[in-house]
Amino acid sequence: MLRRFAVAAARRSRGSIGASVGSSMDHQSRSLSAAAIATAEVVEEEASKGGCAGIRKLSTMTWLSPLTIGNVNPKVMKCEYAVRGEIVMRAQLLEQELITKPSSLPFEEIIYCNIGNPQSLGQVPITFFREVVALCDNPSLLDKAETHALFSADAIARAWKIIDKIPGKATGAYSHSQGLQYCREEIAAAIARRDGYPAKAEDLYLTDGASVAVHMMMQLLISSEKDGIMCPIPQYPLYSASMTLHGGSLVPYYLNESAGWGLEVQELQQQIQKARGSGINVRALVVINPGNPTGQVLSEENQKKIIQFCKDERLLLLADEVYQENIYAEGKKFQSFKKVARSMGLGENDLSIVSFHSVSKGYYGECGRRGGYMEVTGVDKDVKEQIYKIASVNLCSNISGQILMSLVSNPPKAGDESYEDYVRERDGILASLARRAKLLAEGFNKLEGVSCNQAEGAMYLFPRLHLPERALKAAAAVSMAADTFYARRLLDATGIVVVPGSGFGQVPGTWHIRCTILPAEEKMPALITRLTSFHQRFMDEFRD
Ligand code: DCS
Repeated sequence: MLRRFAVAAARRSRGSIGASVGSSMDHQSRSLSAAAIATAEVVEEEASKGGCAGIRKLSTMTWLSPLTIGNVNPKVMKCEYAVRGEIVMRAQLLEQELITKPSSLPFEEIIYCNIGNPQSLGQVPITFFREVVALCDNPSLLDKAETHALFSADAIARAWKIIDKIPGKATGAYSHSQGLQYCREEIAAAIARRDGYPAKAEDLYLTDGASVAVHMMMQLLISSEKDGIMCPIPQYPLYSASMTLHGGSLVPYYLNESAGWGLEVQELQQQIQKARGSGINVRALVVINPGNPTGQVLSEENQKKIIQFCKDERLLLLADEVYQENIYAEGKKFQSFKKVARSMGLGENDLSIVSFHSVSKGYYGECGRRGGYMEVTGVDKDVKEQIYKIASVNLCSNISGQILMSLVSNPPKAGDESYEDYVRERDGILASLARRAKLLAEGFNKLEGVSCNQAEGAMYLFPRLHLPERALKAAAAVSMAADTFYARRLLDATGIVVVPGSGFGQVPGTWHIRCTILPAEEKMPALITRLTSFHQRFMDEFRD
């Protein structure tokens, strides 16, 4: 009875608020009248049709907002992004508790191993990049004598060059929607140097991080759930989230954990047939190389097979290459998909490739600067106009991100004043990442019931947990996935934040966690000790 009354009252309140728009009723009396009608009770009703469509929960608000949890776009409701999911939210609460009631917790700090955000864990930015960005943002410094004592000569020269090329000489102005011509030319020249094949500024779209570029491509490709995109499992959940938001179908293909997370073309063939058999129009294939969360670096032979598959099946190849500078394994080398395709004699008329890159990763780790790009090759001029249109709706990506992308593409060269410092900083970070990756994998592999592939590249380990039956039952009893249960226990006992494997997808019945290799090197031994003693206690508690 109360339920029905409250919903009816809420309907009336909506009408009265609507009617009051434009009247002399002030904000306060409007809220009061709404409050008088809509109760503070929590009212649950399944999403209804018509009239007050979509009201499901009126929550504890004292008026009925036109935007309720019952009428939020269902695609948004369905979308999940585990990298910042429930475990991380709990970690943030515990972090507050460490300030207010430190003695209540069995650890002194939260260690965020959930996200590939190197500078948040103490990684220091590359000096040259920051000098140039600072000078571009405050060009009046360029005329001052003191600046020459504080900044390197090549940073000053580069900043002058950039400022001179920016229309209006202003970093506070919108740029061309694809990005500044100068930056795109620098990036295109770097791609050509890297690959030994030409690259064009007009094929580049500079974006606020690679994420935006991925969303743009999903927008372009997906018009209904009949449109399918092939995606690795495990995958970085940007892909599943973006497909869900745009209403498409994720066509999974599984990476082979026992073959070092290898990508097998036979699996691609089986999955595409299955999807087509159920009426899905498979349009594109996502490959993340080096892999996230899996860390594998594909061999050239493997890449060739993937390229041939895309050509044969007329699929757009979406090559996520944001970790191209994060390679740690001996003998492994990054090769871009475009380079491998060109080396096979495949040109613009044979294969469509979109390659994503970012300032967030590599040795620079400038995540907060939001710089990135996609290089679009092998698609028609008319399609590129549509991509340009989507880019232009956002006006442009931020200028510091664009400048940074041009800088990481064209760092100091031998003979430049900054060169030695730059090489020392770069190599120091990459060597330390390689050591941390190895140390942490060894740590995981020593744990009872845990197996962990080495990270050949990228920034993550994705160890498999073979959990005792009693732990699985305990997780089920509290309606949690077993890896979430483990990650939650780990957080509560140690302050270490990892992401449950279920957020990335995994073979059903297997359980994993994803842990970044980013905590500071000097903290690694203590972290591994904490992890080890937690794990032992967990296994002892649930041993069958
Ligand atoms: N592609 C991959 C494979 C990524 O791992 C990320 C970020 C992105 C694209 C998007 O990055 P930017 O938008 O910053 O360029 N990696 C997330 C992760 O797994 N941890 O941190 C962020």
